[in-house]
Amino acid sequence: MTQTAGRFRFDLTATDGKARTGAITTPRGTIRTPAFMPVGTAATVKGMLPESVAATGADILLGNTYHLMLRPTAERIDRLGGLHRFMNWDKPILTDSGGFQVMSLAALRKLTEEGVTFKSHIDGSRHHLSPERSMEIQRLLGSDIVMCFDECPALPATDAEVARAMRLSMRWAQRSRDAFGDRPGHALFGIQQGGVTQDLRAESAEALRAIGFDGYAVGGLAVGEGQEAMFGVLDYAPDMLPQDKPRYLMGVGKPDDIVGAVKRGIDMMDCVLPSRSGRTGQAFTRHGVVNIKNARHQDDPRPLDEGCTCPACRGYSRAYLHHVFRAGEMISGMLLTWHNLHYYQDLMQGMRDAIAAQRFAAFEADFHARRAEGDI
Ligand code: PRF
Ligand code: ZN
Repeated sequence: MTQTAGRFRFDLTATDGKARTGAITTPRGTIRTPAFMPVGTAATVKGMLPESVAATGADILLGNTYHLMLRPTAERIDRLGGLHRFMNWDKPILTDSGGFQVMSLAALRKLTEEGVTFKSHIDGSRHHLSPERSMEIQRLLGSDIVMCFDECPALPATDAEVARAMRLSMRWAQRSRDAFGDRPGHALFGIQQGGVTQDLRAESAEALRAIGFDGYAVGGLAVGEGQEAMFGVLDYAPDMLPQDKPRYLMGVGKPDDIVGAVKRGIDMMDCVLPSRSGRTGQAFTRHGVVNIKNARHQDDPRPLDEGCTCPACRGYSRAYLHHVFRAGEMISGMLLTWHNLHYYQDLMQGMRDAIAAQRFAAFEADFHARRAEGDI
């Protein structure tokens, strides 16, 4: 073992404008940035074997405290050797802290300074989450990148409401830091809140920097404000966070959101879109979205995307993909999810290469031009 083995670190290798490329090193492997993290909420990326997820080019997955604490429980996963062993994924895992999912999924939520009490969306049972309990659950899961426990208000909200939630989240960030302790090889990320209000974003960034984290997330976006307002915040928010630490935009997004976020200095993202859309018959391609359920595909011998090297495009026609979708066959969601995850990872690789070669602006222009061609 060398002296740096077992350490968590972030190295930038190139920048182009505000866009950055580099790598996060963890004991479980390297995460190339900008990185897209597929979502494995219930200890599975729905419809994909872990080795298939890795084959699309994913270096890291996202898991959820909220879902796993309810079922099968963090204590059971711990007894079974941790989340990596449980789901047969040995690369890094980032876990979200639970508060965001409580607010969007659970019933009868009661929020106090201490934490949040809620009823499970699965069976109505009562549960509690706090910064301390969230850190304990994420430790039991064996998460490599642990997220602070925060509160993310839905937008639109009043400035007073956004400020209250942000300040509570900053007190919870300090409690998360204290409860996390010193865990070599594991990282704790802070989460900036503050809605679409620049002063609140600045106050939040200052509070997080004073505490000190291994990485910093931009939270509280993609919650109903629209792309223009989100980009408006991303024009200044990443600059408020340390240059030498990874910046993670939570829960984003569509391909054009991702390109716009990377352009503004974001290093990591996650979204259910490629996997969820795969199951509902939507495929992302270089030329835009293909709705495979559309009757226009029923006699089409072409692949989804001529330029794609994924198994769905190498082995199957649009006519076949249309047929298995209409017939409700399981392979439909499997193939479309594989294609979509491959598309997202290709997009990230394209951006990493473009930033390294100082041609991000040309990459972005080409990305938008191809999607405008239409007729797919
Ligand atoms: N906080 C946490 N998880 C999140 C968000 C947040 O603000 C978002 C916002 N897009 C998605 N997931 N903890
Ligand atoms: Zn494909």
